[in-house]
Amino acid sequence: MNLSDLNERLSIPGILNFGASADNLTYAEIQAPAANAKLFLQGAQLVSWQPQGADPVLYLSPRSQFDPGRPIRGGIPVVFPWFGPRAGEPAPPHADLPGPAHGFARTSEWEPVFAAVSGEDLHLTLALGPSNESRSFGFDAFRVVLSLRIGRTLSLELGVANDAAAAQPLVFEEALHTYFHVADATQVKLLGLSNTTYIDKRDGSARKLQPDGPVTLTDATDRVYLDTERACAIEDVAADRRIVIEKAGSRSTVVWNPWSTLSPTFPDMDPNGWTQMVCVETANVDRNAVALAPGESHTMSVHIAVENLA
Ligand code: TA6
Repeated sequence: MNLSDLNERLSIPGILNFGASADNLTYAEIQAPAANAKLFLQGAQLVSWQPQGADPVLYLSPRSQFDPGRPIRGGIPVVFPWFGPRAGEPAPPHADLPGPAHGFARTSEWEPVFAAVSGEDLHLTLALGPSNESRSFGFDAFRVVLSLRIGRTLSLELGVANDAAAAQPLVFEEALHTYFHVADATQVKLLGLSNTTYIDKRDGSARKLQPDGPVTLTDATDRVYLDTERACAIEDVAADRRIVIEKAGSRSTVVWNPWSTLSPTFPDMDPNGWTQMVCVETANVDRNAVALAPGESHTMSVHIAVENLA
């Protein structure tokens, strides 16, 4: 995308400016009145958000690559239209078809289509449509839109529309795969998931019931909580901070931390990076996958706020 055209069309002096990284990835640099943030057009991926007066809320691996076509490790990757590995993943709706883990949206170039300030917040919207790549994976006649409101709090809304003419349902999984920054993952308590069924991907995808009380992390954790529309909270005890995660249009919540066990298997994860992150992902996965008839659309949103723990 041509930087000068982009800046001419959408930049807002002193608030929103577009630039390019050394590896020629285009990004939006945001100094909203109430928060600073950075978003790459590849994947419409927010990689940092820092409300005024607060510490960074998102985790970005210091070893992340910023190469065109390679997923960025951290921030809020947009997962669409399938979750996890596509080939061989037993979960419906995808048969053994080729394709990158977590779908093609997060390594595709999204187009910024709207930017405006409202009060202390910046509103930014990006769009993604069919491509030769998406068609090679069997996805055509769809529209995806990510709308962000960036300020003292953060809201993201992922909209998907089925533009097919014939009786062609659009069946997809989706996630806002948020990497939250924490001071010490070994002390974190996750609230809002008690008495919820989850798929334990660290135990052969066994279905289990989360007992009463907070979820704590004691080893590599990879869980897809199903049929839950509840808000969650991360109590970051070591930072005396609570991150509140409210959602709408989402029936799955994914919790992931690679721990010291799996971190070495991710070349773009710092060996000790796991201690400073936890993914709590707003999603529709597995039996919560979304099916749209032609002409239908669906939105999933997340609203994130930080507060003192006391
Ligand atoms: O959301 C959890 C998960 O599906 C884990 O299984 C792990 O693969 C993680 O996502 C990271 O996936 P990525 O493709 O970004 O390396």
